[in-house]
Amino acid sequence: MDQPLLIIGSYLSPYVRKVLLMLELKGVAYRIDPIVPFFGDETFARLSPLRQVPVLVDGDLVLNDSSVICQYLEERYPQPALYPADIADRARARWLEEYADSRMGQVIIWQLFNQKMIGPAVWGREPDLAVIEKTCNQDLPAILDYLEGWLPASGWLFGELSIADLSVAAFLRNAQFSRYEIDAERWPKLATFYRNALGLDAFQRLARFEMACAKTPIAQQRAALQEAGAPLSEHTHFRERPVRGPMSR
Ligand SMILES: N[C@@H](CCC(=O)N[C@@H](CS)C(=O)NCC(=O)O)C(=O)O
Repeated sequence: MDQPLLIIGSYLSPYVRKVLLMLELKGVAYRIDPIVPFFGDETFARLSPLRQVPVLVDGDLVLNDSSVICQYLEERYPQPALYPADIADRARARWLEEYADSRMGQVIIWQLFNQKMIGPAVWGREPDLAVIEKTCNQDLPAILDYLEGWLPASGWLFGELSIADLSVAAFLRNAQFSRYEIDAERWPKLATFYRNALGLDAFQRLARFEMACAKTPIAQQRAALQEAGAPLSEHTHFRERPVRGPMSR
């Protein structure tokens, strides 16, 4: 029997979440080694030259980068389709995925989640309050304005649920974990969109494991996830001491 796919990467990474949502929605079996990337061992470094998650291992195929992985999953498991059928909308959806990965990643992950959660938990670093203040008052509102402009009066970005919705929602989830709430009066369409995304069964199945990670110190997360019933891989690439990757700030 074929081995199920392996995903390496923490449930709290938005890039990993994007990939897991695709797998859940397509009903593809997988195993996960849910490591925080800074705690990856030497084998992880060989599988992921940038020391980043997610990594997908499918037999002898190893893929890096969430967008590359999602595209592969779409082609390997076409149903249900998660990229819009219309060519122009498909290109727009890829742009929003890229916008989420780059700008939302910079602001929500590096300036907010990293300051509030990763810095203190991994590097013993105090949050920089000036960075957090600018993020919450300027950078993040500009992103939410932009996204509000893309959303239709109701429903998903391009009619059917697509990679664009999954990407945007995956990053908004980390804003929520950083205790940033979308103001429904200022961004009504986005607030509703996010609520609907969170309500998807696929999102809810992951939420249980995300919560187990969020409330557990990194070294104990694997045990907590085991307890919560996560589909863990047999082997882990976890190492005890954190190390910065080439892209780390
Ligand atoms: N372009 C990559 C970015 C992945 C990424 O930045 N992942 C973060 C986790 S949220 C990471 O591994 N950070 C560790 C590092 O950059 O050293 C993708 O789409 O997969």
